[in-house]
This record gives sequence, C-alpha cells and structure tokens, in this order.
Amino acid sequence: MIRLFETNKVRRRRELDGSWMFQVGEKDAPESDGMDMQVPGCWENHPKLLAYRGKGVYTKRLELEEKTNLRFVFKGVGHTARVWFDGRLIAEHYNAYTAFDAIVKDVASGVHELSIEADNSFHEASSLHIPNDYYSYGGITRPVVMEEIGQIYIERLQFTPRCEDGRWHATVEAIVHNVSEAPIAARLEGSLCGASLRFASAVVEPGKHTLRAVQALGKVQPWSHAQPELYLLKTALFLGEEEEPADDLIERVGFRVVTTEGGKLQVNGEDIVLKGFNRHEDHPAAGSALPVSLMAQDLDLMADMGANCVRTSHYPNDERFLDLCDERGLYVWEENHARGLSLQEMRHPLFISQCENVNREMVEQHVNHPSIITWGILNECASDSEEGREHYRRQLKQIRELDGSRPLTFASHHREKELCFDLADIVSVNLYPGWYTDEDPGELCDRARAWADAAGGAGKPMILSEFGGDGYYGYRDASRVRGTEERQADIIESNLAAYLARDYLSGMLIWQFCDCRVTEATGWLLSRAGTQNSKGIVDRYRRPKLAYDVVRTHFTAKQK
Ligand code: ADA
Repeated sequence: MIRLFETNKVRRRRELDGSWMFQVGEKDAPESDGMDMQVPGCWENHPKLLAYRGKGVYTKRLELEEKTNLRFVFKGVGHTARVWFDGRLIAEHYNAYTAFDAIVKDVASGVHELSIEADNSFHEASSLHIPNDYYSYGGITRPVVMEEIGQIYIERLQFTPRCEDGRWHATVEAIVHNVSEAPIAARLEGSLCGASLRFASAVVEPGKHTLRAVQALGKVQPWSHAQPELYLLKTALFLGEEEEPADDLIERVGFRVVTTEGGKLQVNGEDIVLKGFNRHEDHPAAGSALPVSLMAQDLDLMADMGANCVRTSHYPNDERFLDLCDERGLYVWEENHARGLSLQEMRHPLFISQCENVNREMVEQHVNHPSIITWGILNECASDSEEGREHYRRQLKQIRELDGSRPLTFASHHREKELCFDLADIVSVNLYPGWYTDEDPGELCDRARAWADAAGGAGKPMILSEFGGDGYYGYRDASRVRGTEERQADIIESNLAAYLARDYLSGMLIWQFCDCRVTEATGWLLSRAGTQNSKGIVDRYRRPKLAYDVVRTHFTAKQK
C-alpha cells in the first residue's frame, strides 16, 4: 500500500511488495547466496545483516500479459539506488527519503527482470547520508509500484487552496507527461467538492507540461486539527475526442491556509501553538521501514499525550505517515535531509545539487498534504557564517518558488551567533537547558527571543524546536542523576512549564518522541550509550518512560 486511499481507478498498477531475491554485493558481483528479502523493509532486519553497511541487490521477475509502457515508482531506497530492467540501467537516485521513477517503453509481453542495487555505505558521493545521530538503514525501505501507462499520463497534481471573503478557491496544476515522440491532443477533466475543474484542452508536445485550473468552490469544510476534513481531487485524461479516459490520478486534499501574522502562527486565521515531538522513522522491529500499523501506533501515543504536531526530523517521511497525519489533524513540520553539517561538510562538491534534489522532490511529492504547515531546511548546519548563509538563502528561495503557500523555517542552535533568522518566516531554536547546559529554561527562552529579535527575527513567530535530555529506559534511581528516567522527567517538566507560560511562543517540540538507533562510530557518537539516542519519551519499543505522564499532564492542560 503506497497511500491510504485509492490513487487510480483507470491506470493499471501493481504494488511490488513481498518477497524479492536478495544478494549482498554489487549487481553482477554477488558476495552471498540468494536470500529472501521482504519489500518494503530494511536489510538490518535480516539476521545475517544486522549491522551490514554496503551494497545489496534485489531482483524480481515480472510477468506481463501484453505489450505496454511501464512506469516504476520507488518510494524510497536507502540510500543510493541503481535500477536495471532486463539488464539495462534505467534509473539512479541518491537519498533514502524521497521517491523517484523510471519509464521503460514498449515492453513486450512475457517475463522480465527488475533489479535494484541499494547502497547505504558512507561513500564519497554522499554529502547528506553521513555517520550521524540516527541510522542510515539499507534496502528498499519504502514501497515499489509498477504502473502501465500509455503514451501520455498524469504525473502529479499540485493543489493550492485560497480563501477570499469566506469563499474557498482551488488552483490545481496537473503535470502531464507525453512519453512519445509526437504531439498528442488531450483533454483533462477534474472534480473537487462536487465542482468540475476546467482545464483547457491542449496539444501536448513530447515531455512534461503543466495544465492549470482555477475554480471557486461552493460549500467546503476547512481542514483543522479539531476537524481534519479531507476531499478527493479527481482528474482524468482523455485522448482527442474519446469518451473513455486513458489515464487518471486521484489526490486527497484539505482546505487550510497558514499565515504568520503579529508574531504568531495561524491556521485559517486562528492562532495555534504547536505542542509535539521530533520523530525519527525508527523501530527495532522494522528499522526505518515502519508498517502503517506501527506508524499509527506512534500517532496514537502522541495523541494520548495531547500532542498536536510532529516534526519529521531530519528528512522527508514515508507518505503514508503524512496521510495518517492528514486524517488525524496532526500538524507537520516536514524537513529536508540534513543534520548538523559543518561548513566543511557543506563544501562537499555534491552538497548543493543533492540538497536541491531533495528539496524539489520533497515539495513536489508532498505538497498536497494539508497537515504539512511548514517546510524546514538544514537542521543545525552552518547558519552562523556568511558562506553557510548563502546555502540557506538559496534553499529557502528554491522552496518558496516551488510552493509559496507555506511559511518556511530552520532549526538553529547558534544562539546569538545565528545569521539567517531574517531569511525564514518562523524563528526556530534548539536549546537543551537542563541537559547540555544548566541554564534555567524560562530565562534562556527569553534570551533566545531577544537574540532572534536582534538578528532579523523580530515580529516572527518562534518555536522551541528541540529540547530534552537522555533517559535510559529502566534506569531509575532516587539520586535523579543525568540519564535516569527521573532526571529526564524533571528536565521535561521544567522545560514544558517554562515554554507553556510564554505567550510569544508558537510551538514546542520535544527531542524526541522515541529513542532511535544511531550510527556506530567513535568521536562524539560514543556519548550515545547503547548506540542509540536515548532522549525518547518512549523507548525504541515504544515503552513509556517516566516523562510520558509529565508530557501528558502539560500538553493536555487547558491553556489559560
Ligand atoms: C541536536 C540535533 C538532534 C539530536 C540532538 C541531541 O539538537 O538536532 O538531531 O542530535 O541534538 O540529542 O543532542
């Protein structure tokens, strides 16, 4: 299942979940016998590959009944992928956290072979997947789909809602792809909330083209945290004057606008305060490839604690998780992929292009989720230098051009040395009072607001984007020393009490929801006992620590 609703009724598609043949090593140079590997999944869940870092090849036989054009969609391969169809290279992609596709034309009926080489080594051409405070899992970690397409198909839809004098309008852009070598006369029809969408008929030249419809709508129930109303946006593509559609695409959307006025964050004009968690996609039973049932369990636990927001630290998430957030009215801060890169690391020759790709893919692939209320970039990178600032400026500009409907942010730990707050719409700070420092959380927060005001952030909403402390599950001790569950609960208590009392804050996101596996390495990563980051409010198996009830008490308390 790639989404939580049906995306096509016309286009024929087959999800390639299940058993694939897997071999350690490179394509054509296997280093192991064939073994059965489940897709989607991480190879770290296989008993022979628990800590394997390197290459592995997945192979599947596919049988086709008739000649067709095929489109394969790979929702996520960790983290460098090469794909072959009948021995011919058809796609290459870098980054585990965004999808990519490949088209093979005129495929004859009969049996064919699809091979995917995944590589999770920290190789030279990888600027974003590096040893870090989370784990870069290996394998086909998100679903794969095979679609049968004709000469032209609808590649994606981009929906933007707008409210004027209480009346909702929709702008829908449909990106259609003519894979043939000749122009094709086509017409696109669409519907949303009972209204027809009028796209102009077009002669579509070979390649990708955008068709646009702007429509005022009748009665629409807006999407909100309390009432997360969703609507299906249906489109169908017709060839010439034909009456039966040749292709279709269905998206699911919600009506809401996000604004930042008067130093606060608003959804549909109402001030909101984000209360929630940073979360890594990580589980001992599944690695980063959580099945929907475990994603839903995470969201159940967050709701139980009274949270209304999750930050997808530090990369774009599985789209089914975003679908669940849409359905449950959870606000999402979705983030591009980067954590704690120094200026030296940002000078990697591929850093700019790899960030540009992940930004474009993140926005194009996830733009229709009403739950995403802000895009974030470059967590704790070198935004304290002029050279680093240029990267922040360029990336924020790129994202604004792709989607001008959401405010943008980044999480900074540079305190008074931050140089980029003027570039973002929301000021976000990572501070760890009570853990990395012994400062008072309330006083530190006030100082952070003053630093932000002095550094170009005046008048912008502010979010405490990370705070917390380690608590080793089961380590309870009356001394309440650092690392005990008691001490973690104390830290969370004093932080939440301070932040909830500060009206100028538009959000607070605990680091972190669950403990997560981290890269095994020397240096600072040795401070991660058990090779995990233990600041979770629940452990890796989702067992609550003492801080769980503290969070619930604060997040569910009535706001004054
Ligand atoms: C940083 C970082 C997180 C995590 C955290 C910690 O703020 O953004 O990814 O590493 O610190 O636990 O120290």
